[in-house]
Amino acid sequence: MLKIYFAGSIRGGREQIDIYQKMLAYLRKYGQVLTEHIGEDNLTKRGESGMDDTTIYQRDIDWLVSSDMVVAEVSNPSLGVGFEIAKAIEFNKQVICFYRKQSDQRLSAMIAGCPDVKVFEYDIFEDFTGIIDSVFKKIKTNLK
Ligand code: 6K6
Repeated sequence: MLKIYFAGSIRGGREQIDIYQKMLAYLRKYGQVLTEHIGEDNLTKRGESGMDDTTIYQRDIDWLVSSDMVVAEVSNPSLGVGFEIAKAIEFNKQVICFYRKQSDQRLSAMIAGCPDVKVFEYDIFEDFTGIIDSVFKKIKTNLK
């Protein structure tokens, strides 16, 4: 089973949590999602998680190393998500990013201009599912 690392903003702001939850649910169709907590309602921007930052960092890096690919929702600027994308590239993982068109922020040039990540703009959730279906169809074909 493919291991998918889903990245989404936590301390960068939780405004997009509804879409993270829908994306996480959809990705389960294609593999094991290692980072289910991104969709947890009680994981707020400031709230305590019960884990110290060093432990969170090490656990997330271990998951990233063990993952087969990274799917990042990048509409909400987040230092952590940017850092994970850069690390994933260093670890030679396939990275695909989703940026919501109606987002009033412009995507960082360090992601938008990076040749090692694929950025998809989307408008509605169904755009995401269509793109994910075609990405996984390609992966399946390459594995055959
Ligand atoms: C609770 C309250 C605030 O923070 C927490 C617990 N923190 C985290 N738990 C799990 N993963 C985290 C946490 N903080 C950052 N990450 C990782 O970085 C996730 O995998 C996200 O993709 C990304 C979010 O980074 P920020 O900078 O938006 O927090």
